Amino acid sequence: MRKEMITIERHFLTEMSKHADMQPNLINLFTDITLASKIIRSQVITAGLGDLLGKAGETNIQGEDVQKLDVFANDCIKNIIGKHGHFAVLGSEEEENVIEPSFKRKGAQYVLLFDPLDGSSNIDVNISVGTIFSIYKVLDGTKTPSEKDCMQPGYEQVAAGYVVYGASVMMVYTAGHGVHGFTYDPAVGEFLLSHENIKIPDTCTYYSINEGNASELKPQSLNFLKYVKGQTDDNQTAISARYVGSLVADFHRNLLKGGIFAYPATDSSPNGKLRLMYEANPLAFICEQAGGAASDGTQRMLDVVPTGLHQRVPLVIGNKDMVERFNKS
Ligand code: AFP
Repeated sequence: MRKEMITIERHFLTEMSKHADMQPNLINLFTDITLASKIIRSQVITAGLGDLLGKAGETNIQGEDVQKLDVFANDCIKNIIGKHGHFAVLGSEEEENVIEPSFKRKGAQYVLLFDPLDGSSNIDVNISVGTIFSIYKVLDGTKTPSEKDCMQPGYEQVAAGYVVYGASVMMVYTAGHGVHGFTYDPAVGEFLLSHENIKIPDTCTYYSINEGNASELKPQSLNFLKYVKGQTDDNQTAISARYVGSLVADFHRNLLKGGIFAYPATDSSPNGKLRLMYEANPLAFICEQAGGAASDGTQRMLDVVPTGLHQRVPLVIGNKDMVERFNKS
C-alpha cells in the first residue's frame, strides 16, 4: 500500500510554493500533457489490435517515414494543447512550420516544442517510445509570435519533460528545480510521484552508441569508444553497451542507472541525426538538472544558438565526467 499518492499537478503546486520563479500557468500544461499521454498510451498499448501499426505513407520534414502513430500523437497533442490558451505558438518535429494554436488567451506567453512520438519506427516491434516536450516564453517584445520565438537557445527553457511508453508509462519533468518522475497507475488513471529528485548515479554503467556507424564515425567518437571499452591507457575498465534506438528509452535508462548516450556526427550526417529543438535541448535541460551534462561534442548543448527550427545536432548526454571525456577525446 502506498503511503502517499501525489499527482503531477499536486507536486507542481508544492514546488511552486517553494520556488517563486516557477510559472503558475504551466500547471494547466501538465494537466494537458498528462491527458494527451494517457490517450497516446491507450493507442500505443493496443496498436497491434487495430490499424495503427506501420507507416502512414508520408515522409516528414526530416525526410523520415511517418508512422501512423506519429500522426495520431501529433494530432492528439495539437488538439489538446492548442486549446490550452497560454501558448502563443507551437512547434512539432512532425510539421515543417510553426503551429498557430486554435485558442489563445490575450497575452499568451509560452512556446511549446514537442516530438510527439520519438523512436516511432520501433513501435511495430514493441520497443519503448516516447513523447518529448520543451517550453519557453515568447521573446521580449514579441507581438506576433513566430518561428523566432521557437528558436531560442536551450538555456532559455522554463520547463521540459518526456513521457516514456514502456513496461510502465512514466512522465519525467523539470521546471528548473530538479527532475521528478511519475508512474502511470492505470487503475487510478493518474501519473503518481514515484521518482522524486532524480540524480544520475555517479557511476557510468552503460554507453549507448549505434556502433553500426563505426566506419563513418569521426576520430573523436572512435577514441571515446576505445575509452569505454577499456582499450586506452587510462585504467578505465570496459563498461556495458546498451542501445535500443529509441532516444527517450535509452536516455531514461541511463538517467536512472548512470550512462552516456551519444549520437555523434558521421561522414554522411555531419550534424548527427537528432534535432536540437525537439530532442537534444529538452533532454539536455533534464540531464543537467539531474547532475549530468550534455554537449554537441564540443560545447554545452544548452548554449548552442539555433539556426533552424528542425536543425540536427550531434548529441552527447549523460554522466558529466563521461561527456567531458567525450568532448576531449
Ligand atoms: P525514429 O523516430 O525514426 O524511430 O528515430 C528515432 C531516433 O530519432 C531516436 O529516437 C534514436 O535515438 C535514433 O533515431 C536512432 O537512430 P539509429 O537507428 O540511426 O541508431
